[in-house]
Amino acid sequence: MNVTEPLTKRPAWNALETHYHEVKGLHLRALFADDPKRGERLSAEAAGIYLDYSKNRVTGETIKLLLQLAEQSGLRGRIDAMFRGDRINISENRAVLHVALRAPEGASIVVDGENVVPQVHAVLAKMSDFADRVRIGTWKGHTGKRIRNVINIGIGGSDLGPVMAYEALKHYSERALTFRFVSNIDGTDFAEATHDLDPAETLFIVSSKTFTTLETMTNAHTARAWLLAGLGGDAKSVAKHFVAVSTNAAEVTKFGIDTANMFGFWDWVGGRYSMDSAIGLSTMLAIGPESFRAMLAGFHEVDEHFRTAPFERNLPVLMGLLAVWYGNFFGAQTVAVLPYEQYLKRFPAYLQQLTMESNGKHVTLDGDTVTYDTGAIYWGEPGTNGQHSFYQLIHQGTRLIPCDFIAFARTLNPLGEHHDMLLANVFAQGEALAFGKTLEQVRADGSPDWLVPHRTFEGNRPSNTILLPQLTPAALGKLVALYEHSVFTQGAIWHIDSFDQWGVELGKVLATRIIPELSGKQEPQAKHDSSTNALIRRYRKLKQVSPSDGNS
Ligand code: G6Q
Repeated sequence: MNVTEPLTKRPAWNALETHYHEVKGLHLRALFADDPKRGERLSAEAAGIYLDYSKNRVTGETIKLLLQLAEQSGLRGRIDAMFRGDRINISENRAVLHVALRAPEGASIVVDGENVVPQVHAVLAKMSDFADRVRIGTWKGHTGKRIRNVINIGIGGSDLGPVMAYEALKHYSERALTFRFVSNIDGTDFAEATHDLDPAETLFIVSSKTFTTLETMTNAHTARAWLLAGLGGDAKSVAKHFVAVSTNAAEVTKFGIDTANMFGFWDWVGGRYSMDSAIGLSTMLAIGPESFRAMLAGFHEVDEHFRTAPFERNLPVLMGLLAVWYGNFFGAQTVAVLPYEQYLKRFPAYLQQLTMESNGKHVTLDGDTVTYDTGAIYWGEPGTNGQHSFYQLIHQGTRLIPCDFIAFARTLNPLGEHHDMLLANVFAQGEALAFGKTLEQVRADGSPDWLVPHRTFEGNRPSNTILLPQLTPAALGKLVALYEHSVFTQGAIWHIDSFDQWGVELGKVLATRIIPELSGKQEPQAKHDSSTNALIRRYRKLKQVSPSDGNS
């Protein structure tokens, strides 16, 4: 099979198009009624993750065809190429090896003739040593006080993973340390993160792969000024209060951070795939080296599953194929990710970057404009909160929104009946979405005729349920790897580069052109479009106005 054959010409794709018209009218009520074992049959388990995908609008034939599509799309070869260290990020000519970040010591993954695994473990050892010293208090600040506050300065991939992981693993974190995350160029972010902190007890981690990102460098300079102002202006204090995580030693040195206090990673780690690299230093400081390594082991377990399991039992492959099924055949535009776990409150935001930056692409690997939809919009909130707001649209709106429910069997905070109630809600939601409530059922409840349509739920709304025993560092690693490889699977089917981000790069240069036009003394020449020119003029005028005559 020629895998560069356009997606819409692959036999399985064509078969799926025909098949879609045959099955789109089938209701989950009927599918379950016809197959009493469906709930167990359409489930898969690996690495301690149970995936129930039975509440999807699929038949055995659908799954068979989707698996054929994976084969005809060369998914197996793509997986092997990634793990081998091939330069599969073609537009940046880079290998894609986040899987090497969690490879066990002794493994071998060769990039440009060099085994990178020992380098990974050398950085992990350096991180562990530093984390231990901060956690036990032998790493002191400039005035001799121990560090009590850690602030990660970074944005995008250098922020979303660290924040999400810190929140997710708070239960395991060192509570004597306060963790904050500054990402936004909006000065409010920095001001609020530091207003109650003592500079003498504060450590900044400047996390930036490139060490040139406008937001991060601006915040890092502001942090240095804040520190120096608080510590009497002694520039030597920087060495005890700033460390860097970067691939760019030259820029780190230029900023004034000794490379002895720099934790490196490599260009084969994409920003959104970097939370398990040195970018996770704040995570390691919070949960300790041992738990960090447990998280890496969780990642690795799912990597191995993805690499070796047959596709019909391969969790990320199944999830990726279902996403393709809804996005390309049902025309679904979004996927809701709904963790029934308060600690995962930032997980949907994290996934937004992982999925949308990876698969928000409009050309194939060959540079041809795609003739089909690619990455869906991912969004979500933790349950049960979402149930009291946007679930209305998922249940009774006009759009099809596949949902991923995520839940853990054991809570980290057992309090009375809370956890049974939480889990009852997640199971009930999946059930209600799938089966709905028919006119007859609503009538039987005694609703007056005029109210019946309003209270009817058509059902047939698909969901996956992902169930794990408990939220541990390893479980978090597994969950993230599950989605990373689902994203990979989708990208392989669509034949796109899931590992570049030219749309993000654009944003990095555009603003720098306008900054001097806003801050300069002279009225700038009107060189943009009429809308942008007018906004610039208005902003320059408004910012002169004093607060008293502001918003009257
Ligand atoms: C991630 C993206 C992007 C990146 C940030 C920060 O995949 O490339 O979100 O992580 O723009 O970049 P730096 O780490 O270089 O500051």
